[in-house]
Order: sequence, then structure tokens, then C-alpha cells
Amino acid sequence: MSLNKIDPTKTKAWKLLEDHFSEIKSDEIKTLINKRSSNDYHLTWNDFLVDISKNRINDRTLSLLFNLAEECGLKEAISKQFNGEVINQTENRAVLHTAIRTDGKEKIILDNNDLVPSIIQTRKKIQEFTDDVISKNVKGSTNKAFSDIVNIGIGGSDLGPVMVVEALKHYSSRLKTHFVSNVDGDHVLEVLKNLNPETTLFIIVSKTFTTQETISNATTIKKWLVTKLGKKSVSSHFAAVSTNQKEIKKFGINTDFVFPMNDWVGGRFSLWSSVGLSISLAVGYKNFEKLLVGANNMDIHFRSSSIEKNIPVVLSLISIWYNNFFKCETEGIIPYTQYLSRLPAYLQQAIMESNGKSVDRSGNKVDYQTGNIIWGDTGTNSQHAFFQLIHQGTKLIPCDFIGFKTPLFENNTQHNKLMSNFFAQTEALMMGKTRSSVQAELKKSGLSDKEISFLTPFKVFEGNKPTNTILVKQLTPESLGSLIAMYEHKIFVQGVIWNIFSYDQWGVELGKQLASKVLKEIDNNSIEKHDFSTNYLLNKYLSNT
Ligand code: G6Q
Repeated sequence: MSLNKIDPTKTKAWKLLEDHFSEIKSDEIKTLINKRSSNDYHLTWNDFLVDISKNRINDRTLSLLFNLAEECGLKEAISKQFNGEVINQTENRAVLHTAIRTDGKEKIILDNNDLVPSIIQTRKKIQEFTDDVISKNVKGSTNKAFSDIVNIGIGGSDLGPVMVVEALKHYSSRLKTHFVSNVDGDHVLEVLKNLNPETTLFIIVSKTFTTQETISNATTIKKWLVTKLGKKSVSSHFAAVSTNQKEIKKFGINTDFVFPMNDWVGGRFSLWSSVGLSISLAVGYKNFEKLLVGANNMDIHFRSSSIEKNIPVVLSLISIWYNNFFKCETEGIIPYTQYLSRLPAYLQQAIMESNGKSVDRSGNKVDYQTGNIIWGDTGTNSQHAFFQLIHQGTKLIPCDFIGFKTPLFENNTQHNKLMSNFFAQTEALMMGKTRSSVQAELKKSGLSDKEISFLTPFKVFEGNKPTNTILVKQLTPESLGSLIAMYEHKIFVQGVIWNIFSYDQWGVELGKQLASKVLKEIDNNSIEKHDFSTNYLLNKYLSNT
């Protein structure tokens, strides 16, 4: 059974939200925050505290948003996803990335088959391979243990693993992990430059095994390896994660080193599957499993909590409030830990590829806003970069601030400094700085009245900038798993309410087709008829002038 096709703007809740928006749109958070009458503004769950009180909302906003979720059939949609209904209708697929982090306690049926035994079997294969490589049981063709791993993949076959490996660096195994994704030969050669072929294991991750970037990079690397160690080395130095058995075989990969993927797991939601093999090697299988446990815990919370206490649901609804009523176009993701430096890029794909759609589930063009533009960087670095615009620019940019109570190193004496910035920024974004306090400050610094009157307007902060604070006990494999799953579910909820299909990506497919046509023309030195600009650029490229 597919998802309902309800235009959110035609619901009763939407109309009431529009009226409510005109009443509340100018209200200041610093005033609203003093009238918070319920505990709904602090959501606590496991090691997570999600504070939503620094938002331009009140009790009525929340209750109308909850009504919107009800009217759009959210609860039913959640059951459909977890029960393996074909909710990815344009690709005729179920969406079951949640199944691959199952605790195995209940059956997950798809096409009359229980998926759990094969999921557990794949996990076991990942575990054995990881243990063998780390403990030096599996070695390269010259009988040397592996010291380095290179993940060759792009998009969903890269961004998740690269983000998690960086995030869990503190938990690293003895293996060094590298990633090549772009079809930029310079980058591939740069990575290879510092690697010893005898001690390097390459993992080709490609669901289709036809993606231009991945296959080109894998072919370049294979040539390099064959030149250094001979043809026979390929079967000892390459592993593959894919659904395309035929192409894997053609490439010459040892069948023991082949890991399956399933068509009911989308690329950008696949880090929990065999796609996470490089994660498992980078941090050890036990930590990989903890990542899955953390995600599964969030799945249980998402499936079973009421709408009001449901973290992914509440965050989605607040995001819809800004996107569709305040007409905010972007959202900032600001993690206060360097380990999460790749989280914004990862979420950029997950959110923008999923909800960057303009046709509803009935195939009609929508006349309301859908997917947000996602961007961000770590705090405090971003404070010294783009925070100026968030504080004093003309755009309203809701941000998620993600921080951790306890650092990972016991002798880290700087954590309070980091976290004081974390708390101070959300407070400053909300409170701003009034004209009178600017003037008092300038007076105290000894400036003349003339100087004060000139400088004051530039130093005023309007405030009223909304943030969510996500405060977690510590960055561990479990809490990271929960955090990622939280955002995955946020994506789904928004897609359900916006009445779009979140799990296809036809925009990506177009790019894959176009480049191969142009490449043929470049290789044949014969440019066909394009448009005025493209023909000019291609001819310039070929003539090297
Ligand atoms: C993700 C997308 C896309 C995909 C890449 C790589 O959801 O489908 O980013 O992951 O295009 O595809 P392959 O794994 O097939 O190489």
C-alpha cells in the first residue's frame, strides 16, 4: 500500500497555521520564551536533550503543527515504512534501511520472506572480514598485512562512510582509511602517491557497479596495482559491495570478498549496510554494531513515541513552520565538535536529494515550498566565518546546534570553552543586542557622543534568530547512530507532509546520462550542436586556448 496523497495546504491545520502565523510572525522569542507553559519544549530521550524553546513558536503553534501531522496521516505513514510497504512508488520499492539495524527480535517481512536471517548473515560476513583484516589473518598478495583501506564510491556510497569514519576517529582500529569519490584523477593519484600497494586493500562500493566515477577510479587503481604487483594481486587487494554480481566478477574480485546490497535500501541511507564495510574496518566491528544499535534505538523511539514527544517529528514540524510559513530557504547545521565536520555535507545529500522535489505524489507540480537547503560547518570555526550573516544579515536561518556534554579525551581542558560558545551563540542569536546596551557599552569604552551615534546602528543585533539545541552526553558510536537516524526520520516526516516521494532521485540519474554523451564528443574531438555557451566552452577546452 502506498502513502496517502494529501495536499498539506488543503488541510484544516494548514489554514489555521496561516492565520496563526500572521498573529505570531513578529513576536520575539525572548518574550515567547517566558510564556512557555509546558514541558514540550525540552524533549529528553536516552542521552539526548533536544531544546526547542529558542524558536518562534508557542503552545498553539505546536498544537497546530501536531494537528497537521495527524491530518497528513503521519502515524500511518510511519507504519507503512517500517512494515515494508512499497512507499518508494516511482521505483516500485519498499524502504527498509531501518531493517538493517534491526535487533533481530521481530520478523521483517518483505514479499512473504523474513529479511532478518539474511541481514544477520551479512553482518556476520562483515564481522568476520573486519576481524580477519584487523588481526592480520587476511593479507595482501605478497603476504603482508593490510595497513590502509581505500573506499572507492560516490554519493550514498561515500558520504555516509566518510562522515562516520571521521566522526568516530577516536575509536579507530589500527587501519588507516582513505576515500576516493570524485572522478578527479588528480585526487586518486594524490591518494595513491602515499600508499604501499602491498599493504592496501581497496573496497569498491557501488550498488549499480556502473557509476562512471566509481568504475573509472577503480579501473585507474586496478591498473596501478597490476603495474606494481601483477595481475594476480587483484583478487587479494579488492573487495566489492554491490548488487551487480556480473560486473563484480568481470572486474576480477574474489567472491569471498563480495558483500551484498539490497534494492530496498537507498544509497544515501545505506551506511548501515555492507556500504559501511569501511566504517567497520576503520573502527572495528564492535563499534560498527554499536552504531547500528544507536540507530535502532532511535527507530524504536520514532515508531513508538507520541507525536508530541517524538524528536524527529517535532524537529520536522518546526522546520516546516520556518520553510512554509516564514519562507526560510535554508537551515544551518552547526556541530560543536570537529569530529562531526562532515555531518553538514552528509545531511546536505540526505536532505536535499530526498526532499528536493517539486512534484507531489499524484504527479502534480506543488505550489508550496519543499526541501530546505542545508549547509553548515563546525562551531566555533563557523563563528569566525559565516555567523556574521546569521546574526546581522537579512535572511532568517534556523540552525541546529549539536553539542556534547563530555569530551572524548579525559585530559581535554578546553571543553568548557567550546561549550560556552555553544550556549552563548544560541542565546545571542535569540536575545540580540539592543540599541541602549550598545550605547552603554560604547560610552563605557570612552567614545564621544558623535562616535557613539555613528557606530550604534552597526553594533545592534536584532536577535529573534531561532535555533534548536541538541545536547548529547558524549559522541559515541551509539549516540552517533541515534543522531543520524534522527535526521533520517526527520527527512521522511517532511516528505510525508509535503506529499512528495523522498526516496527516489531522478535528478541524480539525469547527471549520470549527460556526462557520458559529452565525454564521447570530447574523446572523438568532435563537438556536436549544443547551445551557444556550451559549444563555446567545449571548443575552448579542446583547442586549449
Ligand atoms: C543516493 C543516490 C546516489 C548514489 C550514487 C552512487 O541515494 O542514489 O548518491 O548513492 O550515485 O551510486 P552507486 O552506489 O550505484 O555507485
